[in-house]
Order: sequence, then structure tokens, then C-alpha cells
Amino acid sequence: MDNVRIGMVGYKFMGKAHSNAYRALPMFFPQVKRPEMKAICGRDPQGVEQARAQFGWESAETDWRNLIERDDIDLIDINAPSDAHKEIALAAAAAGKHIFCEKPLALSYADSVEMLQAAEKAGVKHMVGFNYRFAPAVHLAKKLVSEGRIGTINHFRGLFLQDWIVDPSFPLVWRLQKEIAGSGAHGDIGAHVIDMARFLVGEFDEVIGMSETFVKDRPLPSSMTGLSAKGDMNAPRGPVTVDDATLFLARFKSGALGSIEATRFAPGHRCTNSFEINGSKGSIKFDFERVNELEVYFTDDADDVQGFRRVLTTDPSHAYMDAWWPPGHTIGYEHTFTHEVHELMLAIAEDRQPVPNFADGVQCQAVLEAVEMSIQERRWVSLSELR
Ligand code: SOE
Repeated sequence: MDNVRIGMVGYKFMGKAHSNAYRALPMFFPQVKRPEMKAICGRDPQGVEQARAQFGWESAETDWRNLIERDDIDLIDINAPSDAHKEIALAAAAAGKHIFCEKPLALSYADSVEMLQAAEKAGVKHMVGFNYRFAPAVHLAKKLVSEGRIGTINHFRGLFLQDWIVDPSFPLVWRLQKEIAGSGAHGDIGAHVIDMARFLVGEFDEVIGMSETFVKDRPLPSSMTGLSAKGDMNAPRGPVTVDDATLFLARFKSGALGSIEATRFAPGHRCTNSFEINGSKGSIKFDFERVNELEVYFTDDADDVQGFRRVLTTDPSHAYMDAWWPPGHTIGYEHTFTHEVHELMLAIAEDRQPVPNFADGVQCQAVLEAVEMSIQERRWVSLSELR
């Protein structure tokens, strides 16, 4: 079985998460194709060289175009800031390379459609990085829903709450600039909840939303800093051009009702990515901060033991868990990426598209944009207005 030779663009938070997944894969999942960590790419020669040595890549490049030209690379992994996704993906597709791209897929619905069409035309495999789907507890939720064990779904309630920019002195990093990020909490973390909802409940039908930018301007950063950056209140300031929080209501095609909230202004919530689903025969609750657990409630339990039960999803019967540790030995955030890369390698071997792929990225982008349209025009927006 041939290895898949990877060229990766970006080496910060997601670059590290993806590198870790590529390294762990052959150790825990030796039966799938092996990702060969050929080249890592970033603009800063020193920074990228340090990442190359630390993460274990064979070589480093400072221009992504060089990666695409190299004939010893089969797949381009894009985890650079969102405004770079489209140009790199289009060039990768034109060169016949498979593509693995971080979320949100693009800055707009139209751009995401263009990326999907280019990948389809080139006949390459394409994947989008919605890693939270790959938690074994979320796979169990999917199984319970698909097998009808919680009946007809009436409600999906999803939250992604963070608090890393509550401090008004936090600097104006790229995630707070519309031309680079596309949107704020909405596209960065709301996108994960939208994907979760689509995975578990199905397609959205119509949406109505509201959003706010609580801190309107911030100190300019001294460099491309990340989530733990420190700002200087005396530094020159610039306007925040994205939402700090976006909330919306939704109706799914199935008739289920949804509510989704994404905010970076929830003190105490570092990474609360959670959902609750209520069906005619039971309920399911998940909170990423307790990633090894799924809470389930079944209406047909005997009266005297009715209540939510906590399932620890670490048994071999749970997705991916037979490859890890004995039951009860928990896994974490980084494992969701290993499972994601497992799906990517498996799909390439089986000559099928990985899931989630650019088509899922496009559907997510449609929901993001419909919500933005509804906020601007202060009305319900049907997804059919976009598609
Ligand atoms: C920052 O909000 C961030 O790192 C997102 O970009 C990720 O997608 C999310 O998984 C965690 O938070």
C-alpha cells in the first residue's frame, strides 16, 4: 500500500494538531495508508524551520506554490488563515493534488462552491476539517439517532462558548478581521455546531439570527499572535470587523427546531462545544469538555430508573476505541484529528470521497451566509435562496 505524501501549509495551532495526527496514525491505525510528512510550509523561514524540526517534517518551504509544484507530494493540507484557503485549494486541484482544508472552507458561499467544483473537476479527494464529528461520543450519538433509538427528532440545541477575547485589551488578531477570517465567532466556532447539527439532524431549511460585536476596537498586535496573545492598551487600535457572538434559530428540513449560539464572550467557558437533542423516544447530551462521555435518556426505561445515564465511550464497541487504550482509559482533543486523518487515508485507499468533504463545507457555508443575510435584512432566510 503506497504512502500518501503530504505537503502542509500553516504551522500554528492547526498545523500542530494535524502534524500530531499524522504522526500518531501509523502507530495506532497501521492498517490504513501511512501519511508521509514530506513538507511543511510557512512564510517565516525561521518559524517554519523550527516547526519542521519540532513536528517531524522532512523539509520546509516558504512559498506554498513550491509545495504544489513538487511531484513528491500527493495531498495539500491547508491550515493557513481562512483567506488563503481558496487560492491554495484551486491551485492544488489544478495540479491534481488531494486537498484537506481547515474550516470554515471559504470566506463566502460562492467561494466554497468554486472550490468544490474545482476539486470535482480535477477528480481529487477533498476533505474539510470538522474534527469534532470524530469524537467517539458523537459517533455514538449519530448511531443512536440513525437507529431510531431516540425516535423522531424535535429539537437540536447547540452551543459553542469561549472566553478568550473577553478582555478588551486582547489584540486585533486575524480571527477578528473580516477580510481574513470571513466572520467571527459565527464562522470560527458556530461552523462546528452547524456541522454537528447537519451530521446528526440533517439539512437546514430556514434560519433567523442576531449578532453583536461587544468590543468595537482593539490594540493592533505586534505579530501574528494566537489565542493566548496579550495586548497593550496603549498600542494603536483598529476596528473589530467581525461578530463577537452570533445566535440563531433554525428549522430543519425534517421539521425539527434548532437553536445555535456561538460566542467568544462567555467567561469561564474555554471550549464548551455542546449539544442536546430531544426526540420522541429520548434525549442525548454532549459536551466536548467531557469528550469521553455521552448522556442519554430513554423514555422506555422502567419508571423507577428513569433519568439521564452517562455512557463512558471508551469501550471497543465505540468508534475508533479498539485502536487506543483499554476501556476507561480516556482520550482527548488531539484524537479527534487522528480519527479525521484516519478517514482521509481510508477514503484515498478506498477511492471514495472522505466525509466530511467540500460538499459539507459548502452546506455549512450556506447556513453561515443565510444567517448573516437574515441578520442584515432582519428576516427569516430560506436556504433555498442561496443554493
Ligand atoms: C478558536 O476559536 C478555535 O481554535 C477554533 O478556530 C477551532 O476551530 C476550535 O476547535 C477551537 O477554537
